Amino acid sequence: MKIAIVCYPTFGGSGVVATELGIALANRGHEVHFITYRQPVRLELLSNKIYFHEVHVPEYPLFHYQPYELALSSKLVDTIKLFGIELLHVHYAIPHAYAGYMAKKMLEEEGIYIPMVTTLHGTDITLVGKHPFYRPAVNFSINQSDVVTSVSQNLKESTLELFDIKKEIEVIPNFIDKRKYSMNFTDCQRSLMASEDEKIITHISNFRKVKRIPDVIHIFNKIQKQIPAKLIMVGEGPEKEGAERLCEELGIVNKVIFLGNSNEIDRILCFSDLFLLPSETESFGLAALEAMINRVAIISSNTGGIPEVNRQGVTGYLSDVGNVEEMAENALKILSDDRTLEKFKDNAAKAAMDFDILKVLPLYEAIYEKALLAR
Ligand code: GMT
Repeated sequence: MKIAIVCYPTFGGSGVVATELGIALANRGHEVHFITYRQPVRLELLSNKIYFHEVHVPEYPLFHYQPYELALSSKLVDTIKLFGIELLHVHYAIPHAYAGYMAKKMLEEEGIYIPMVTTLHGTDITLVGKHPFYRPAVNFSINQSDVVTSVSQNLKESTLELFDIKKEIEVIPNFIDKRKYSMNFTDCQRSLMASEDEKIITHISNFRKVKRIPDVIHIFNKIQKQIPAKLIMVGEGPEKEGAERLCEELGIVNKVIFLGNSNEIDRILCFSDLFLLPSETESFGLAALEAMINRVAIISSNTGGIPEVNRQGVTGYLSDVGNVEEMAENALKILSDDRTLEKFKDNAAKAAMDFDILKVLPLYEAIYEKALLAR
């Protein structure tokens, strides 16, 4: 199949999922064309089955806002025609489903029919998309998609609650490719980050408000009062500066390491003991799944789709959003005893295999077939 994938090329989960999916599809022999404004962060190796087409938006001083959707839909039309692409898969409804729909209509004028699959990722529904300024356009473009998927059952339910959706929404969970995470790699350099007796706690995100970064710091602060520990904060975003200040106020700067964005999170997760994800909302929590496959136990909030990934008392613990006290207590329950910690770590790695790419990829291939048949 020749498939065009539209996504955000940044460190956000939706871009990561779209990129990993495209790479996996190419490994299965499909021809995959990424169409976005920058080379996706995890698309390091181009192969003869993977293409990247950059969307350029010319700057014009008349415009207060440069029209990205227009440039994207024009690029889609040109690329689909040039390469004979058979199917369009857009990740994140805003504005990708909208631009995809416009491309589809323009192509129809020329007698070309291209089915569009839209994958909903979370913030395109629960945070941004439901805003009254966007809702009609998001609602319309979801309904105009040939197939709609969501990354969790919870996101499906939220979408049906928040929008007037006529289309069936198929749940295809996010996935993990164990083969990409060399869990036993020999150069796992724990000693660079902490001493032998310290436990390593990690948080990875885009440091947006929804991640409740101050909760991460407060949970860690409580933990480190009881046991020797280090916190590794990976990522960049608007809440980072405040987090650094909070660490200063709490007097724990020497115990918290801010690393910025990383393309090699397995090198950090391989020596992590516990992952903190106290988000306000999370449609899935891909970062937690990436931690789990690397044998890291999870302390999270019990919001959105997280309970579909992190299992209470098995892979970690879940608490109400903002219940920092309980999250710290549960973290200590896991960390204070090495045998308990090992059990949680093993469980996490085992549970992550439920999301193995080998199980999930055929689900996407099946919906592509379905979309093509709907022609
Ligand atoms: O979490 C973010 O801020 C990034 C966002 C995105 O759209 O890239 O992540 C969403 O999609 C991920 C991949 O499907 C999910 O794992 C995240 O849970 C989801 N984030 C939220 O729902 C807040």
